[in-house]
Amino acid sequence: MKRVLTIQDISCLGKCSITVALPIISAMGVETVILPTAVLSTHTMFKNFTVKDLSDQLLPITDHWKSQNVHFDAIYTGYLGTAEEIEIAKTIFHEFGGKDTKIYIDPVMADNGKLYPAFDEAYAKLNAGLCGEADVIMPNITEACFMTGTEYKETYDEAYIELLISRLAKLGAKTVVLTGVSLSEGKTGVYGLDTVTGEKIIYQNDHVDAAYHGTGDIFASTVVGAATRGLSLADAFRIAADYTAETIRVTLKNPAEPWYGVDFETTLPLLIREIENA
Ligand code: PXL
Repeated sequence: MKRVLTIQDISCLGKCSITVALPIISAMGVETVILPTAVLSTHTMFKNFTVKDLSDQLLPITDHWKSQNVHFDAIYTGYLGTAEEIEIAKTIFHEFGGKDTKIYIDPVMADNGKLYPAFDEAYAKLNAGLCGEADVIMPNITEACFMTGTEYKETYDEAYIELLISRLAKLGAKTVVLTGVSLSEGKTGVYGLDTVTGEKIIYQNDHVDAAYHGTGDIFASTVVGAATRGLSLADAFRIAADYTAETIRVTLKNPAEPWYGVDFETTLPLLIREIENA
């Protein structure tokens, strides 16, 4: 069985980061090892959340794994809380990296033109440095702007997306994929480039008009699970986009109106079927 290490926080309530990465990647038939960077009562969109930083635990934990000769087929980082944790993630990449370990980075820190409350521009630049170490990065447009010093635009054309892609490619990752890219009215999806082969990864599906927390983590986890199973990145991104969109659609129909995350548990069987048939 393939094995993924994911490094991100545990938001105890809120369906994001590890509480979606672990069930989704595991359900895809890939062992999922977790390295929690912090424990929060909820994600940071709630008021008055509690945080316990676990930075001082990370290297002792990975040193123990090293002594057990553990191999990871992939390392996937999501929300990292501090500059120190970005440095620690880099150390872990160097300790466990190699040609048989793919590194996936979702540089979670911003959306809709704004950084999340915990972050500043200096943090964005450090995240840009971390992205240089990756095989695959998958920022949204806002994160790409902060990492490349590009003006954020709500309405844009394909030339703007191409500009962002070329600036992201200069950070050094092998494959750069922008998420949340709309190439025409009513559509949304991904726009990426394999900088080694020059191949583009473009996929658009119907935009579902709703914003829920944690959907970016569901998307990235699905990409990592599918690609680690051996699917091409183009297939992994297509499956992740479809799964995320379908999950939002199903969640919208839930009369309970969940307000802190989507019902990915309801749609997991669809994802498993899709993966088994791929
Ligand atoms: O879904 C991204 C995410 C993960 N973890 C924490 C967050 C967020 C987004 O705000 O606050 C703690």
